[in-house]
Amino acid sequence: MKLTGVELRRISLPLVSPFRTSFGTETTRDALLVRVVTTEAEGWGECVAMAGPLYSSEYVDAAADVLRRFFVPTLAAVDQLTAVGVARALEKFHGHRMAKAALETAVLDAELRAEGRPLARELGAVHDRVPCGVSVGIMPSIDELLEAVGNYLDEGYLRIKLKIQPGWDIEPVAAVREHFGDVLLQVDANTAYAVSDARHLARLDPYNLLLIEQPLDEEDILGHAELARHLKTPICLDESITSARAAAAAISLGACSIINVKPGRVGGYLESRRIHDVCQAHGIPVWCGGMLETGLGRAANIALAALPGFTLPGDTSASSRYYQTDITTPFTLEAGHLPVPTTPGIGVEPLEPELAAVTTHTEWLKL
Ligand code: OSB
Ligand code: MG
Repeated sequence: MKLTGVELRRISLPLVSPFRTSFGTETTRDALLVRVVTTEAEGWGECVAMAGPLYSSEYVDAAADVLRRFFVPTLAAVDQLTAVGVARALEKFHGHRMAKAALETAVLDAELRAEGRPLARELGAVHDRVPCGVSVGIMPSIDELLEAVGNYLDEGYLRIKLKIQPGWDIEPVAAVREHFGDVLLQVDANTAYAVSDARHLARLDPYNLLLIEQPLDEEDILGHAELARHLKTPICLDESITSARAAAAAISLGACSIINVKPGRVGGYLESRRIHDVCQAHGIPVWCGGMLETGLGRAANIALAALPGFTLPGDTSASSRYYQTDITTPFTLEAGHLPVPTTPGIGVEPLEPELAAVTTHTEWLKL
């Protein structure tokens, strides 16, 4: 397989409701799609970098730039291109994992389409549907939070994740527990706390949370290990886990007992599978995170979430939780689950009119 063309496409989709976290409020999803054309087939990848460097150091304009200047020209020079070869070819470039992931996913999609193989089978999926949770942003009031959570539970979501930050933590958790009983509940701090908040965070212990996600800075592995000694709530890492090696180190140091796997954050689906394997070997449960993906990224995430070590419901919500109109056939919840795509590659393609309607810029890269 050889790369013959690459399209970078910028899209802008309004979110059905603002999504507020400790690092900011999103009202639209400005994303980058990568389409590769090869001698064998075409493939798509969605870059999960956000508009600003607030979740991590990556942001969407930087992803487009590094793809255009460095990654695509390097891959264009590879004669026998395979998905496995993408990470090897790009290894010399530091960081920019979300950009690498998008390109590797597009090549993987093309390769699997050419061979007629679905991504889920390729990765080692063992389920044909996956249980879904929903990530609920910080709300203006407890009443609005309870209404939102109630609606999601009515829709069938099997697990609720509340975004927290100092000043919005114990009270929303207590209110959701009181109103909705023993629903599966967890929280995500997106690095908003310090180790010195240990006694405060221990006040979450009585609420039987599944986990607390990324309470401390992404680089503070030892801080998480220290915090874990003060909390009954299991610590799950998101931002800190950038590779299988980082996962192995965090587990060995006692920094987490659960891991959120996001393919974009770790450089792609192949590295995600390695993290899954490391975690399985250590008895560490994993679940599939999300980055407000369109149906393109969602399809691939659902394939990953069907691996045997993904034993907790993911942030793999239905299309309608994010978008009025998705760019693929929408994923709809059935009894709290989403179906694992079964057709070759990532198993979905953008719908032409829907894609055109949200496209803000298209760029063909000269190879
Ligand atoms: O930390 O998991 C996170 C969204 C954007 C950036 C970071 C995170 C999130 C979410 C939403 O929690 C997950 C989703 O529903 O896609
Ligand atoms: Mg998170």
